[in-house]
Amino acid sequence: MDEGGSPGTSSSSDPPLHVVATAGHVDHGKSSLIIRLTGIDPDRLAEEQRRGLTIDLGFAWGKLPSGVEIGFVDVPGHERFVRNMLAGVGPVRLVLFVVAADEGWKPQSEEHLGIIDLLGVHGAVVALTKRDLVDETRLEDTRADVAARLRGTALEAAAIVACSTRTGEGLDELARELDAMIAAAPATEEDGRPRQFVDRIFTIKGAGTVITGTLVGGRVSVGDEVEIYPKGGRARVRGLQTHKRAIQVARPVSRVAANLTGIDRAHLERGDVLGLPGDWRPTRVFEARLRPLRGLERPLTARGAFKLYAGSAERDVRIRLYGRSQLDPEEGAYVRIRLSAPLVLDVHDRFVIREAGRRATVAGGVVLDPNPPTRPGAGADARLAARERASREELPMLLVAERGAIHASRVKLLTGITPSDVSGAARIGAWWVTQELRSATEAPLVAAVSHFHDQHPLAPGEDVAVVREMLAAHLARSGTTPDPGLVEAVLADLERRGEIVREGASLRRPTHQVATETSDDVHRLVQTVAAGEPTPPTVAELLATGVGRDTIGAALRAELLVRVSRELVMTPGFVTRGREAVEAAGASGITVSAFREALGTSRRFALPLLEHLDSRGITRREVDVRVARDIGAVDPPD
Ligand SMILES: Nc1nc2c(ncn2[C@@H]2O[C@H](COP(=O)(O)OP(=O)(O)OP(=O)(O)O)[C@@H](O)[C@H]2O)c(=O)[nH]1
Ligand SMILES: [Mg+2]
Repeated sequence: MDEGGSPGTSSSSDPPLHVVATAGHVDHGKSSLIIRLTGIDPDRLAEEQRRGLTIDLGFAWGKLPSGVEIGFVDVPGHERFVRNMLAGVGPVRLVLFVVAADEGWKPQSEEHLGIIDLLGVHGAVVALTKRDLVDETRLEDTRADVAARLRGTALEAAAIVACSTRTGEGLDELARELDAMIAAAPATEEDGRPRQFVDRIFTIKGAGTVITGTLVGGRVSVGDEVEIYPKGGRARVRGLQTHKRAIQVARPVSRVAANLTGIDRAHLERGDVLGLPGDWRPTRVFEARLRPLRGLERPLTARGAFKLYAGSAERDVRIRLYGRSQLDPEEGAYVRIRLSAPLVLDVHDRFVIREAGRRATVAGGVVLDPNPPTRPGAGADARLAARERASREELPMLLVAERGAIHASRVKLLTGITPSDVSGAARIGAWWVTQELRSATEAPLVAAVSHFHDQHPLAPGEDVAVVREMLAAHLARSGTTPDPGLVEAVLADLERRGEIVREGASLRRPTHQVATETSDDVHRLVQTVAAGEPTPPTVAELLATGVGRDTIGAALRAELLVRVSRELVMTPGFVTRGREAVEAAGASGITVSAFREALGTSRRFALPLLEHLDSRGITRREVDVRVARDIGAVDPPD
């Protein structure tokens, strides 16, 4: 990569760039055509030059008559290198399909067409090459045959141009048709999440690691921190080039060479994705619509070893068909695909499946859910059908509906967009929650707190922990993961809206008030304790005689009793007698036994009461006596 060039200026007013991939049978003239169109030989390996054969992906670039700049990914036609071909066309949706006029339709014409048909295209042009080797009749025969074979495929509408790299015939027309193809293609998505599908990695002395690949989805700038998925290493973009020109901002869809610092070449491989940190969550399992390759001879079942190709990556996969044992030739099927290693996948990404044993392309499809539920569930068909029909803007709505509730940050991760509003859902704190789930959980929760008040009129409210548990159970029952953060958000929201009030560890309805004054139970309890003093019944003893915990709590809150220790409650009057006994002893203090005698009680009551007085700062301990604080701390005279 040339680091010496002047920093390029790239702004949004620059015309967009495009990437076109070649396809077609071996030796049909793909690379020769690229040379004639761009002046650049895409076969860069010595072995390729020697054998006159493309082995790995080649790259070239040039300007069309309109001034539009395109990068070419030139793929090998030989059947042994189909996996390289797949890495090249995986991220590209514009195709230059090549058939030699003299040889006509060949096995890899068919396989490449099948692959492109499965991946889908935004535009295509067909070149009938080697025009110079055939007469008019043969040319027209081939043209008719090719047109017939394209019928019913993604290339059906493609222009077919006869040309020759020997004589130059038809090359101008071919360039014009490429221009027309680009003009008719849908606008490039530029404000999504950028993904550079890595296809080549090398090191340059002084510059460090360089990766090249096709950039889609969004922009990458010099200075950006980036993440290499799926492994997750971070790096910084030191320099960017497109078509050997230094640029500040790389825009989709274009061929980009990124010079990275902070990452080792050994950490990178073809198939990786360069993206912005945190933008993606690589997945090991996804759901998709799978279609068989057109003209597949035997029906496809889930048995066998398969390889998946998506972007520039390859993975071993296992396939599970939903609701059927083999793929329907027309409709295909919804499937669950398990990957040998994680992969960055977006909703609506296309992929290709090959049978590992037979080395044949057999199927392909569209990713519908890159993060599916653990089990497909009874509603899988409806869920996936909705996703299949959805635009990107509709995905957040589907996601929230599927899960009941989801953290807003996950919506970006799983759909690529951050909606300000989700139809059918409410925002509760950092969560999106369906209106349905919201009412199904809130109303019973509020009712449960009210019910608690009815049952326990003397208690301040239900324990927060109990309410949390109840809410979590509600969520789980309705199929929503009871995330603690979600539970907290729902409670906070109810509190904010005045439906419940949180006091310490309990929750109450705002209208609830503990009815102490009117409670006969409380008065009876206080009388029992007072009657027992100076040796009052312990809490355990009170409970054993049928006094409710609520009643004790209410008496304590009303300050009709004082909690002296975990096991003891006393009347405020008795506690005051204790304080007075210490004060009466003056500055010399009082021993535990003297204190016990003064109150006419036993150590069992005297000691906790003294400790209680200490803890309140009323008395303090000095060796073996207690001293009243305000006696020991007499101000010195002026
Ligand atoms: N006569 C004639 N020969 C051509 C033409 N285009 C290509 N060839 C020859 O066909 C042979 C194969 O051309 P390539 O461009 O390497 O074919 P390819 O499709 O890139 O082959 P792979 O990359 O290996 O799949 C070469 O010997 C070319 O010189 C043409 O228009 N006329
Ligand atoms: Mg070639």
